[in-house]
Amino acid sequence: MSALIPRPVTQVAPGAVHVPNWLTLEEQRRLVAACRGWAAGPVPIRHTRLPRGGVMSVQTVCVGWHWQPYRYTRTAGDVNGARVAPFPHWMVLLGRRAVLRAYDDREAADAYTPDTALINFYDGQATMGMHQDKDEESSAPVVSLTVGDSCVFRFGNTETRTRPYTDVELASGDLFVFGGPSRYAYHGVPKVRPGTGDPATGLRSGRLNITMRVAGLTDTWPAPAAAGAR
Ligand SMILES: O=C(O)CCC(=O)C(=O)O
Repeated sequence: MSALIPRPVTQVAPGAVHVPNWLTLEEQRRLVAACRGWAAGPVPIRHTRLPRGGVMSVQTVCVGWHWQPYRYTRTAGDVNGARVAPFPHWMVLLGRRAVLRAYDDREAADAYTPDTALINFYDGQATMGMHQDKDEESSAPVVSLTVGDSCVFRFGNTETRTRPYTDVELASGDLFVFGGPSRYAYHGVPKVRPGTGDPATGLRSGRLNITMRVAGLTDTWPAPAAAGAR
C-alpha cells in the first residue's frame, strides 16, 4: 500500500538529503551479491566489540579500510588479522552519482572519492545508537544506501545525541547523503521493520546498509601486506 504513496526527495537538514527509491532493483541485487561476497571474507562479517566490553547488535564488514572502534586500519586486527577487501572502482562511481543526485553539484560529485565502506547487516532486533561519524580524517559527505527491510533512521544535530532530531523512514533502494553542515550530525537506527523488504533483492530478511566515506588516510610504508616479505 505504502508503495502507492509517492515519497518526495527531502532535505532533512542543511546538507542532509533523503532520496527515496534511488537504486533500481537490479542495482540492489548487485549490491546484495557484492556484500554477500565481502561478508564471507577475507575479513568475515562480525559483531563489533566495543572497548568497554559491549558488542554491537549489527554485524559489520568493511571494504577499503577496516573500521574498529574508533579508528581505521588496513588489516582487521580485532577480527582475523587479514587485510580488508579493496574498495572497488564501481563503488567510487556509485558514490559520485549519489552525491550528484543529492546535491546537484557536478564539481562536488566529481571530487568525491570514497575509499571505505561500512556494510552493516541488521536482523529484526538490531539497532544502532546515536553517534557521530568522526573517525575519518576527511569531512567529505557520507553516502548511505539501504537494501532490504525498512528502518527508522534518526537524524539529529551536531551538538547532542538527543533532540532535536528527525525520524526518517528508509526503505529498500533509498539514498541518504549527509555532508556540509550535517556531516557530524548524530544519527542512529532505533528500529528495523522486519518483513518489509522485497526478497527479489536477494535478501530474504534483514536490512543491509552501506555507508561510503572518505577515510582520508594514507598508508604507512611498508604497506601492511608487504611488511616482512623480503
Ligand atoms: O544503518 C544506517 O542507516 C546507519 C549506519 C551508521 O550510522 C553507521 O554505519 O555509522
